[in-house]
Amino acid sequence: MSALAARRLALVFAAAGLLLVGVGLAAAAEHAEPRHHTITIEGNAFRPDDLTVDRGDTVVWVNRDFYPHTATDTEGRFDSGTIPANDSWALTAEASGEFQYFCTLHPTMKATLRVR
Ligand SMILES: [Cu+2]
Repeated sequence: MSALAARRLALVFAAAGLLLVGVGLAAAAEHAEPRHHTITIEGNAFRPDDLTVDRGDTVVWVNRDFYPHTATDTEGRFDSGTIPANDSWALTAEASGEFQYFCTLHPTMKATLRVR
């Protein structure tokens, strides 16, 4: 490789590096630090029963009852499946929207998750 070609290649790599840094900064500005939120399932209820999170945040459902529950979106966009007693299930909020969810084992258990 000639010296000129090597210099051009170095410039290309430098430009790509700057681009990556730029993309990284943009992503950081949009969402500095994803947070974790806990929803406790206890006494056949989701607490809180209305929670707002940001995209990228993680939501953890913790089952404090002595029997299983589920956290199932009414439109099928997420479904924990069975969460055994004293177990938990985590979801990373990837899409914005309002999610009405319930427990398929106890359909009167209803709650809302809002992702902004
Ligand atoms: Cu249940």
